[in-house]
Amino acid sequence: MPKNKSKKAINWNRISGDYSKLFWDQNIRQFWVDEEISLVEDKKSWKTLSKQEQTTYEKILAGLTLLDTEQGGVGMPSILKHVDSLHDKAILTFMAAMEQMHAKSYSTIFSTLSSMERIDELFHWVEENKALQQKTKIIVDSYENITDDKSLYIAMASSVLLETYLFYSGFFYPLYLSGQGKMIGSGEIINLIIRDESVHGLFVGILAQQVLERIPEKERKELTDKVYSIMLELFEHEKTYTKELYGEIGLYDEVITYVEYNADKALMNLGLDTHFDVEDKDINSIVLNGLDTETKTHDFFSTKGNGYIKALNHDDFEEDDFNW
Ligand code: MN3
Ligand code: MN3
Repeated sequence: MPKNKSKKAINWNRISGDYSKLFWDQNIRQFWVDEEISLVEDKKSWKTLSKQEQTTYEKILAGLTLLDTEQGGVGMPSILKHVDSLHDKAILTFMAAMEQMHAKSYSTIFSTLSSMERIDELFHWVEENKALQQKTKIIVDSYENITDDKSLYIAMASSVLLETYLFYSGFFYPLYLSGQGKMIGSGEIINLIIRDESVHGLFVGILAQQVLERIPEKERKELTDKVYSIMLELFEHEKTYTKELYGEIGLYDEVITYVEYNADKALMNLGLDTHFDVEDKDINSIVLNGLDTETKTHDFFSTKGNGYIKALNHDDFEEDDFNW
């Protein structure tokens, strides 16, 4: 950019993309605050869980806290810095604020369930857990190395992999418990977070596809191949992580199936072919039961399929699409 180029003010009366106002409105409509959700009942429910179940629950929340911390502090800010549209920047800024709300909401849950000493232990565990640190590093490295359209595409794709795929090894357990009527308040918070992440994944997926369109066609395959290889590298860490957290409570296989299912959704958000081909019916029905009806309709994004996003054709994208 030339040094003396005039700075432009954002003009909401001339919107750059036909989808920008829709995404802005939807994000605003979804705004929520962690402290609005009552966790009183969860305190009773917590005491009915075994020690091992409590440990799994605490660790998955601590792990999610790290991912949201990075997404709010590094991911969204890095991406928005490299996006041209002022409206898209505004939307990403709002999303970044919600990442901080997500990160904070886990602390709100912790403060209801655990002692301060235990909470400190969990935050220490986050720093020590290798699989968690490694998957986070892969994503954050891509955020910190944006120099051109190619690296911007990889950063955006990584963001979608984080939000539509990696979060779900953590989301599984609160959904699994709330699907059985346990830890309902916390489950409600997780549902609100999932509703946000589904919009974030869709939006950044669209931006990623726009960036890919700008790259010469013959160079695109190398980039999309790289997305699959990052996804698979992350999957190895995800398996280790899931084994550590869910192995002892016997849920490993079911969590992995759910993670595979969401990896496919992430690929779909990027307009790419699915890899694992897990179907809805393969998902533990208790987990689906834990998704509230409002959140369940986020499946609409995936069921619309590739063509919807792939073509970058947003003509059929209407306000009704967000009508949850
Ligand atoms: Mn988040
Ligand atoms: Mn997000």
